[in-house]
Amino acid sequence: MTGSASHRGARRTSMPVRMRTALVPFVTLPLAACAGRQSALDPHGIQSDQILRTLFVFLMIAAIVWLAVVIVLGIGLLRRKRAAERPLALHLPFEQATGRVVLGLGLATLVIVLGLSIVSYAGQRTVFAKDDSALTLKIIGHQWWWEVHYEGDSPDRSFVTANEIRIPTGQPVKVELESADVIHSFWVPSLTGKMDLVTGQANELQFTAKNAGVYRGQCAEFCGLQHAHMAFAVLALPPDEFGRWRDHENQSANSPADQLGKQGEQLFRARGCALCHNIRGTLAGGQLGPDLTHVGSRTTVAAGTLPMAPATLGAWIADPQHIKPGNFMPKMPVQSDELIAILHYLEQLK
Ligand code: HEC
Ligand SMILES: [Cu+2]
Repeated sequence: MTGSASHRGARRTSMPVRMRTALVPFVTLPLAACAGRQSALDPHGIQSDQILRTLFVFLMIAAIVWLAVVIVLGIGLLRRKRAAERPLALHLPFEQATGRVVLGLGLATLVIVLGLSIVSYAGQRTVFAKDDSALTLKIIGHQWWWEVHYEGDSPDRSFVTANEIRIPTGQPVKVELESADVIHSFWVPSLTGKMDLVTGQANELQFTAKNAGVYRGQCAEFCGLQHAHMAFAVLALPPDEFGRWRDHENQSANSPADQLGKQGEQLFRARGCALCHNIRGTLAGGQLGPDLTHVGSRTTVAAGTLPMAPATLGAWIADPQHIKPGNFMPKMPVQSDELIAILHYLEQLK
């Protein structure tokens, strides 16, 4: 007896818990979508701010129109009259009143559409503004990673990196977009809207980060097998910090500090890595894959697929096809002790 009673008691308390658990996604999902390092609803750039404002105006006006239609429909349904005896008879005053209502609503539609066009056009002036003093980057999309060129005032101030861009806050940044293969799309929702990367066509996008922070960008145009793993990090830094990073990034790679690192540098060439990867200041000059000159200071591995850490970098080199099946870095024949040396070398490339 007591056993079944307590059993029933337990059942009774577990029901609301289960219900609450079921409700959790509904309550938290909208919140999750509103903030974070990749959200158009949590803007940190002048352009994304403007896009959100435009969206808000459209949403409000559409909501008001929808509400008005539903209310009028409701009134119509509730105050339905019985069919007239002679439905085709003309009631002139009623017809005139109806004509005025239709004309009024027609004009209201015109005003709303024109008004929204003006709001949208005014917004575009911010979103597509061009500024000649902008910091210029050239970004080339590859299946499935990003090649990034910083264009300095002179060739010795220009360098190449990959899968991560660092930018100063408060200064317009212009990205010139191109593709090496198929169509990709550059999208950092926290900072601005999308722009396609197309072979043989130079597209341009300009944005200004208002707040320092790390934002996530991703390819927004299906571009093949590993499209979902074609992301990148945007680090918006205070201008002086950005200046220091840029000066450092402009330099050639660090020489290996110890014996294991030196061995790693040799193996990087001996095992074929150098055929595809460039490491500035060394004999490695490949152009097929991402530049690795300062790979150790990046925040992610393989275009945002994994966070940068010795374990993830090692796992990538050991078997890139396991982490990103179909990507264009083959599994290389490296022994485990060789892998340790190569990893040790790459980690020092800060
Ligand atoms: C056939 C060309 C090729 C060879 C050989 C090659 N790689 Fe790669 N590597 C690539 C490509 C392409 C990518 C980008 C893959 C992706 O993210 O889709 C890449 C990515 C990487 C990355 C990640 C870079 C980043 O920014 O996240 C590292 C590290 C790397 N390779 C190291 C090596 C090492 C070490 C070797 C030698 C054992 C090697 N690669 C051999 C083509 C190559
Ligand atoms: Cu892509």
